[in-house]
Amino acid sequence: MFPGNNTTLWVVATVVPVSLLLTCFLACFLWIRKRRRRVTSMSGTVSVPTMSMEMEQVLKLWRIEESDSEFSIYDFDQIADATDNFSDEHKLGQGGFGPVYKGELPGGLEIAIKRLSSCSVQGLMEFKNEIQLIAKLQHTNLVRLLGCCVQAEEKMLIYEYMHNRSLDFFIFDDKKGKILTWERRFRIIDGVAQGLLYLHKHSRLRVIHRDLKASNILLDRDMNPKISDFGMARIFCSNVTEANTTRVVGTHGYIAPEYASEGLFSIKSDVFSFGVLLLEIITGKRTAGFYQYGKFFNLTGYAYQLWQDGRWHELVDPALGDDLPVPEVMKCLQVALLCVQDSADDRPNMSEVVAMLGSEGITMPEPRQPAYYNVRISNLTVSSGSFGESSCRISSITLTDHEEGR
Ligand SMILES: *[C@@H]1O[C@H](CO)[C@@H](O)[C@H](O)[C@H]1NC(C)=O
Ligand SMILES: *[C@@H]1O[C@H](CO)[C@@H](O)[C@H](O)[C@H]1NC(C)=O
Ligand SMILES: *[C@@H]1O[C@H](CO)[C@@H](O)[C@H](O)[C@H]1NC(C)=O
Ligand SMILES: *[C@@H]1O[C@H](CO)[C@@H](O)[C@H](O)[C@H]1NC(C)=O
Ligand SMILES: *[C@@H]1O[C@H](CO)[C@@H](O)[C@H](O)[C@H]1NC(C)=O
Ligand SMILES: *[C@@H]1O[C@H](CO)[C@@H](O)[C@H](O)[C@H]1NC(C)=O
Ligand SMILES: CC(=O)N[C@H]1CO[C@H](CO)[C@@H](O)[C@@H]1O
Repeated sequence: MFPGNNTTLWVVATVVPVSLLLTCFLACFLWIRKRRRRVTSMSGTVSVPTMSMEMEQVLKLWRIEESDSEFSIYDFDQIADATDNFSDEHKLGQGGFGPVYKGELPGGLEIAIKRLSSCSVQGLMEFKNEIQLIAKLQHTNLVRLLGCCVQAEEKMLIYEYMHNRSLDFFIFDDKKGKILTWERRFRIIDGVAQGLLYLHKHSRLRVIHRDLKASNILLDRDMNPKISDFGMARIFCSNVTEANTTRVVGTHGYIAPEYASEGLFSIKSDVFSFGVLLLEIITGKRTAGFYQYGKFFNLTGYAYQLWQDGRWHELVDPALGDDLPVPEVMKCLQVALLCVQDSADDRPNMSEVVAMLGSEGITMPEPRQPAYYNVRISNLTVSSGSFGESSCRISSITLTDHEEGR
């Protein structure tokens, strides 16, 4: 269609606008880069008023994806309004990775906001991928992640709000312990087991919680248990699928021995934490309270000893009163002791735990020696709370050599 003498004209007509366009793009790119640098260099001193272009674009992208899911991206202003600008009155507490606030959205929806203080995840996209995966985990015994909020360096997770605090608030208190009757406690035990089984088995992600403890079991209006903070290890430690970590997260007293000493975690280390939690629910005693420097540390050993001696009833929380379904309490105790066995291979998995809790008159193996039974803990520095940079470090756990050891 183009005659020979018109070729030059055609080349000029196409190439010139194209190169002009390219130059324009390049200029834009350089300008954005410069602008972003300026923003980054400011962020150390002043809070950044505007988001970087990159973030704006990413957020735009998210919102498009978000439209067909229940996961929401919240505006910073929306969250600031909901919490009266993060006022102290709205602060629910301080977690291991930052403060937690209560807020109420204009529609009346009550939310809990976790403000992540130091998020070790490399990029925004990685953070987004992780939390979108975690948001897909839905079970009646897991706290629901509603969405997130990202503004400059700030990252927040938005959860449904739980009305009745956490389990530790009740079980370790003589008076409040009475509110949790055996019936309620058993429902809590069962619910936590179901939630954990879901994380281990039924969710395609196979999430290992790694910090299961009484303060991470939240209670809703009807005192149903909901596991919180699941998947935090995924957000904070990028390589969770790897079964060997140099960084131990967790809270002392709940950490399985193989995890504490070798950094090996598995679903069986969660089972261990579940066993400790179970012992706490039955006894009303904190595992941490049993621990003193230079002395043996063991709620596990104490429970095992009384069980062996046939004095298990001495273990039961006095706040529960005398009118108890003995077989059920004994069953729970036996399950707890099976879960805290020293050897991870001996411990049941959560499918087996749920099966044992759910059936009557089932024959269960006799528990073997629990972890920390003969273990002397000489120096253990663990920050309660636990993820992120301030994660715990266990300096030395030594087997006492005059005893048989494992
Ligand atoms: C929050 O702070 C902004 C400015 O810093 C102010 O305009 C707004 O009224 C505050 N909101 C509340 C609820 O205190
Ligand atoms: C528990 O072990 C049984 C076999 O003993 C297996 O069928 C089941 O899938 C395991 N459950 C989990 C949660 O790993
Ligand atoms: C749990 O929360 C609900 C709703 O706030 C309240 O009515 C109920 O009394 C609470 N239960 C306990 C045991 O505190
Ligand atoms: C995560 O683990 C995979 C495989 O184990 C490895 O190739 C990758 O480099 C690891 N990433 C980080 C950030 O450690
Ligand atoms: C775990 O990793 C450490 C160092 O990275 C290594 O020395 C150790 O042998 C590993 N353990 C297992 C069971 O893979
Ligand atoms: C534990 O170790 C830390 C530092 O390693 C030390 O400061 C502290 O005094 C030790 N505590 C005990 C009871 O040995
Ligand atoms: C209680 C304590 O400090 N250490 C004990 C751990 O458990 C067994 C059984 O109670 C005892 O023999 C240890 O002395």
